[in-house]
Amino acid sequence: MQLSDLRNPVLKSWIQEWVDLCTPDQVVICDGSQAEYDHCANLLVKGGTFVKLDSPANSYYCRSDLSDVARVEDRTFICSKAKEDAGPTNHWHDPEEMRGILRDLFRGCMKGRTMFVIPFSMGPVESPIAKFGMEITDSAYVVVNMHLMTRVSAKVAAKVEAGAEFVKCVHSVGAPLAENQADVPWPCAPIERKYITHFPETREIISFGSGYGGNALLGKKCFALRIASVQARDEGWLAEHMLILKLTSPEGQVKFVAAAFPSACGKTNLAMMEPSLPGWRVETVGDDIAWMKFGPDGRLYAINPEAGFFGVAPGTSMKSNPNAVRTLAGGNAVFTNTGITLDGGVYWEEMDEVPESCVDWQRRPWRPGCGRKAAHPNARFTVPAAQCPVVAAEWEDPAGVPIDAFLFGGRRAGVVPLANEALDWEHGVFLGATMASEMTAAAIGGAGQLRFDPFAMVPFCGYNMGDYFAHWLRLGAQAADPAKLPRIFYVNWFRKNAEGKWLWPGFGENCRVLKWIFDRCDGQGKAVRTAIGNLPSPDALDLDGLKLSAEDRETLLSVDTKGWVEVLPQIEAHFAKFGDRLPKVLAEQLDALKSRLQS
Ligand code: GTP
Ligand code: SPV
Ligand code: MN
Repeated sequence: MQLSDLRNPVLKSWIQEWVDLCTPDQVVICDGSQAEYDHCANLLVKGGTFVKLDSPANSYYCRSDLSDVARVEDRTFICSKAKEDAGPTNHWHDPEEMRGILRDLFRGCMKGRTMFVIPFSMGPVESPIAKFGMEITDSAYVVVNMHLMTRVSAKVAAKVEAGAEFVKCVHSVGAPLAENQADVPWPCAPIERKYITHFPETREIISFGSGYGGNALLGKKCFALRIASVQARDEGWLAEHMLILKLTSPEGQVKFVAAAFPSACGKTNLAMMEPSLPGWRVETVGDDIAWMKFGPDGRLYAINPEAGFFGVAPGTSMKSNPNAVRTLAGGNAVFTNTGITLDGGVYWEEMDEVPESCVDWQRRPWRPGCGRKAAHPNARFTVPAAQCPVVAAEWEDPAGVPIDAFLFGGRRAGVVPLANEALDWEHGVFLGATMASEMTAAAIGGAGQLRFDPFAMVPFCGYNMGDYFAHWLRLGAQAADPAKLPRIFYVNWFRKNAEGKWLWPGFGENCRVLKWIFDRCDGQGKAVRTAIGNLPSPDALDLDGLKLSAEDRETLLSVDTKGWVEVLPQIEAHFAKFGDRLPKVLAEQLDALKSRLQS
């Protein structure tokens, strides 16, 4: 389809405006076909961006520019009219001023390049929870990855043509080509010219200068979280940074669990884990984002708005995440910033088979023990979710799946116990609002530092986070039947001992905690009420067959009162940032925690 074939004046004039500003050599309206995917992949191979791999089948290897390796939170802006509506956790910029900056940056920015217009759906096209987007981009890499991560289709274009609402997404790598100028494998702009901007009031995203992940695949964090969180606030639903899993007990009972952990803190791993406990089964609905609405029966239903996984490669092995390895063995994947082996395969740290040598993500020769990593710590694979051997039968159900439990968590070397159940919804929101985690390589800057990351949404909430807390509280308060609300838990797989070793084996062993959560949702499973919440009673966790010293078990399952008392002033300072936008209920929760810790 061509621009001249479009009939919808809103759509047509929006695209035409950007064509006039960006002056691409040509415009292609995408249709989501295999031929289009292959064509773009071939273009990328010819241009030196992709290398076709020998294994897995139908897969490509890609290296980004050394400077363009992760989300750039410092260059990410929420351009609401009022600064207070972006809130203390976002970088705000005046929308009109930002449009001016962007107009200058985008002028002529697609010279020498093709403009692709990608019609995509977040969620199954027919789902009442799904939403549509159109992404304009000058990157064939983005087209290929959007094919894997979203539902790109002519059907969506037809619906938008017929007047369906859509989110306007515009992306450029920000590297125009002069006449006869040769392209580079990974065009992008320097950090100070990168702008990942969101206009929540008009539901628009404009991204300039980066080709990597969440900066460029605009359906993911920019739309499905930053813009969707605003839509969810306005329309009374939830757009969350959560995996969704289906948990089946040996008796065949099913519960659905959604879990919010910050970036690179274990969502993909938990979503497709292979339980170590006999008879238990985990199946995947989603590994990163959940959109949830209340159904007519008063339960909260979740869909995974994505169609693929954009997963952290390093650490993925048969030991840690066998189902991810099996998903990738199915082929049709893109690997970005891993190492590449001499026989046309990929390599990353902790992979099952270590090659004698490879070429690392920076094009340098690599050997085991050479002292450098073969893969960038934020190296990622892109692969269709449908290939996952444990994808749940319901994963594309347009109605979504009913959520029984929410898990919050993050990386905490100290203080935070293995598992904790909220006393009620309000206490659960308090647990979400006080989440903190040691930062990872998923964003540029700050790795290892502890930061508050409420609901794992700090980088992704498109509005004032104080209002976001209020939204969560409101949904709980307005629930037709509070007994049908998901139960809320806090987990921590990342506790360390004095030598810096993990106290908890994690991965498939996390099912022991899931089992306790399953039982608690059924009104069973034993717990002790403590100052911070309901912790598993000493004998409530099934630790059968696990080597865990009594001392470690005690550390994992008890309340470090001194540690919690020391955390209180930090929570106070964290809450103070929200000023009068902090819901009173949360200040009261903090006071209640204080007095419980002191009694
Ligand atoms: P994003 O895609 O950035 O949102 O990350 P994610 O939350 O999906 O994290 P992922 O599952 O990819 O895990 C990130 C890193 O944490 C990987 O290196 C994993 O090996 C490691 N990890 C995941 N689960 C566990 C666990 O239970 N214990 C330990 N020690 N490490 C884990
Ligand atoms: C994350 O950082 O949480 C991711 C990767 O899932 S990205 O798509 O780059 O945001
Ligand atoms: Mn994520």
